Amino acid sequence: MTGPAHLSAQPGEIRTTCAYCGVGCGVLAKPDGQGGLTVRGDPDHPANRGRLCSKGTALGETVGHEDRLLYPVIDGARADWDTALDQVADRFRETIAEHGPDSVAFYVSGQMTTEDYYVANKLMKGFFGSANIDTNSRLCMASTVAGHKRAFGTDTVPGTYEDLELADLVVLTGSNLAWCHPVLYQRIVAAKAARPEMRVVVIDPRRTATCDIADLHLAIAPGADVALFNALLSQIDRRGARDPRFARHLDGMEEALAAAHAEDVSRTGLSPAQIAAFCDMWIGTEKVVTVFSQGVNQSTSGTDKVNAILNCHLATGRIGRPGMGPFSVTGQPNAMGGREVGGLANTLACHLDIENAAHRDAVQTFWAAPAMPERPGLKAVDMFRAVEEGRIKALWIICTNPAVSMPEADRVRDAIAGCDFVVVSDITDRTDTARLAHMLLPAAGWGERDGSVTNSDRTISRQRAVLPPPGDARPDWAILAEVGRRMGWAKAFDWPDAAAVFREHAALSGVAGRFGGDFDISDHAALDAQGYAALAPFRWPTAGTRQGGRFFGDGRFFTPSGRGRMIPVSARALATETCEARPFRLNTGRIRDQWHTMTRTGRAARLNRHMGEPFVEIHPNDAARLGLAPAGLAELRGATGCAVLRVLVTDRVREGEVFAPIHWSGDTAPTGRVDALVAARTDPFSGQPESKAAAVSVAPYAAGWFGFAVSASRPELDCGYWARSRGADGWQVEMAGPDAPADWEAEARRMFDLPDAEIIRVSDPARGLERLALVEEGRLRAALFVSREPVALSRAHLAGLLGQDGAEALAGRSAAGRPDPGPVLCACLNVGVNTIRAAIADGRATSLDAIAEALGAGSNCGSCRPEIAALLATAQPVPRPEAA
Ligand SMILES: Nc1nc2c(c(=O)[nH]1)N[C@H]1C(S)=C(S)[C@@H](COP(=O)(O)OP(=O)(O)OC[C@H]3O[C@@H](n4cnc5c(=O)[nH]c(N)nc54)[C@H](O)[C@@H]3O)O[C@H]1N2
Ligand SMILES: Nc1nc2c(c(=O)[nH]1)N[C@H]1C(S)=C(S)[C@@H](COP(=O)(O)OP(=O)(O)OC[C@H]3O[C@@H](n4cnc5c(=O)[nH]c(N)nc54)[C@H](O)[C@@H]3O)O[C@H]1N2
Ligand code: SF4
Ligand SMILES: [Mo]
Repeated sequence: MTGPAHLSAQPGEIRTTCAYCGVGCGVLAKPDGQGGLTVRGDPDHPANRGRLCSKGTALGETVGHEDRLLYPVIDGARADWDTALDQVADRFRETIAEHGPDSVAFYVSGQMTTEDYYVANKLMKGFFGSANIDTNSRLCMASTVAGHKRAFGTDTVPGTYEDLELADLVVLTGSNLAWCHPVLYQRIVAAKAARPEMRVVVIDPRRTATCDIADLHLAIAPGADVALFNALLSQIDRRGARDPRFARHLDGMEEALAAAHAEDVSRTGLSPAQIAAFCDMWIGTEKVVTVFSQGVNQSTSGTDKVNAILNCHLATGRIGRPGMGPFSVTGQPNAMGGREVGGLANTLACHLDIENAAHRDAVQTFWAAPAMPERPGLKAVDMFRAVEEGRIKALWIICTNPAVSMPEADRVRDAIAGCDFVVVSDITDRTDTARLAHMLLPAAGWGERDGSVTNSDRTISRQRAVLPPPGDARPDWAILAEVGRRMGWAKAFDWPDAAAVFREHAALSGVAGRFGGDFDISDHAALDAQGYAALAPFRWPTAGTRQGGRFFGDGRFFTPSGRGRMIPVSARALATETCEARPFRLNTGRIRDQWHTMTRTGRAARLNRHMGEPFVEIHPNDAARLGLAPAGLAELRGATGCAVLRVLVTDRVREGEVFAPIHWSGDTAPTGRVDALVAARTDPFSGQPESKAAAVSVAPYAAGWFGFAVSASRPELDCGYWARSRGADGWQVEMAGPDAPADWEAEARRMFDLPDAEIIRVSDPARGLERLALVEEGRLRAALFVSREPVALSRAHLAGLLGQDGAEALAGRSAAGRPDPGPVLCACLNVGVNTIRAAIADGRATSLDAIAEALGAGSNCGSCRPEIAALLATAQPVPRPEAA
């Protein structure tokens, strides 16, 4: 498809790509005339064919200007671009002159566009002459990058999304696909429905929503994937399932087999029968895809886990053919593009190697760069250690929030606070990292800037500007380029638009292609502005026999010998030992409706309804032993920090293991920052931290009071525990603290900033009950409910009272007398769990389709269908720490 005609599917609709996960769904977006967007799935995009998940569906509700950073800020004061950019250029120039190039660093993100990433990488590696640019992909995909390079010679994802549908067996290990890659999950669900003989295995210590479609769930011991895949490789050999024809294309088979045969399989924590069942399925099914994500990568044996998986596919020759292969599903929208531009501290550009002199020379010549680093730079954990030690004196953080997302987050926060000069580019100043910056630069966000992103199956798609950037905000690439020009490199950073950056990147990939690498899109190097505007999604490689398709089925690899490498690996213990002081294994991850630190998804009221608070999942036996009540609060302590989280008692986690999601921050729940608990232990090959296996203690949080509040404007909290979220017409807060304030009325006036409101109060001091309604002009502006136990009132009902007649709020009976829809399961159509339960209970709905028909729930994006199915199948408790 060419020409602008295809840009608009319908009048006013612009084709773009979702802001969130690595599925990379196509979106048709249209300004709604009120600052928002209407969005729908792009029926022509190969990743999603019209589908979107709950987060994609709510994109239009997250683009408003509230809380946006609108102009540059220097030391807390508004500044103009000229002053700010000159200062950035001066500080980096002076620091490099005085302390050398390795005294500065960039910490960037897989949510930047390829164009942003390209400019950042060129500026640091080619012109500052340092490789101190690393990215949050270090916390995300680094182990896969290292594992791919060891086995294939390059960081190449062999397969395509179609393989997930063509497979007869899909193994998901360390992946909660139902919540984290919902559209891919829906594609598998649809394929399984069409071909019921297709089977799914989930390998995960927790029973996740993804297990809903699993024929087999293996609740593996944390960290033990190497042992399991070694057990499989050993069986592949013993049962004669190796592919002798493909073996000609491989090195290292014997060593890898020897290591596999020697493996201690008991480390998996699985029974011999479970392992045998898994091996039977895997070995007995030629078309098998093994999908892996953070349960594999975020580990001190992450790289070995990746190679343990690749070994099995290589030994059987099940790679790069339809319906088979190992498949790393990437997290961020441009995790893959970042790898293509070489945005990691140990990569160069276009999958070239920083330590290879010929590669370095070629890139240096192409860039006409004054200096090139010969060694890798600091990887994320080491980078922030260097910041802590004062070795990094100027730091620019772009599009990521390390004060929340890095392990040992409190320590990282303090390190950033102590750095001589910190620049943060973000779309909002309400992040824990932005609070620490000397200079804030306003970035144009998703929907406001042009660029391209690469999804998990190598498909490059355009993100397009649909709305004008607010205030003075500019695209990240343009900010970086301006700094490059002001530092004296006018020609090297002189691009009129994102299209010109893309052309240069594509041309460089042609230089890289001459070295025989995998990534070469140089046929796009002559794309003009119009061609870029109209660029339709395309998958690389774009030429040759593999065009648009798969890698390695033909036995050609990118190693010096041209053969694939099997790597001998052996399971190792987790880096952080549990001990008497910290006896629980803390696993961390994501929830369905929030994206990372919630700076965008947290703005959409409907995405806050599914799970509105930081929580910890704990097994019923552990909860009983520790005296933890459901919906109470627990205090978790790790070696480097602590957290207070709502208790969710569930047998989805095993005894001795707890799980907490990563999304809360200083702005939404300051004691909910779980990375404060995680030790910064890293994989020896990839430098990726072990974010999934911390050691913690768990104890009841001694709350003297619990509170719940609704407020029309954002409340400012100051108590032991609080979690604040946006509702449809205002804000909701969960609160608790050891000692109740002496004067609740004064506290409420301060909290809600309503000094002159009329207060209607009902209190029962003997029972610790307080109800306060703050009313202005007869209308309810805020209400606060306090009790000694977790507040048991319908949140949805109370939130609905804002703006209504003030007095009604205090009548407990009105809250009790109405059906409470409960936490929202279907975010798209706003259907609560109680509503669904009622329909099941009264026999109106007996199947997923009947529920979709009767209530609409599950009929749009389908992300909630596993949870509805669970309600149908069992009387399981609701997946939310709901105090009501
Ligand atoms: N809703 C939502 N979707 C997202 C994101 C988001 O923030 N929210 N973020 C995106 C990003 S950047 C990423 S990287 C992806 C992550 O996507 P996933 O990797 O699927 O998500 P996680 O929840 O981090 O972890 C996956 C699972 O690994 C399991 N696990 C923990 N330890 C082990 C282990 O030792 N072995 C095995 N086999 N499993 C283990 C956990 O229990 C968890 O269920 O999601 C992307 N999609
Ligand atoms: N314990 C634990 N820790 C983890 C993980 C885990 O599973 N467990 N997962 C890790 C993984 S896989 C990841 S990917 C990271 C994610 O962690 P982060 O990258 O720190 O999280 P985000 O909230 O996505 O941060 C993105 C920031 O960029 C801003 N932003 C959005 N759009 C733009 C833009 O266009 N330009 C600019 N300049 N800024 C923008 C947002 O407002 C936000 O502040 O967390 C990691 N940390
Ligand atoms: S699956 Fe959801 S979050 Fe991921 S790209 Fe598609 S719509 Fe966006
Ligand atoms: Mo990620």
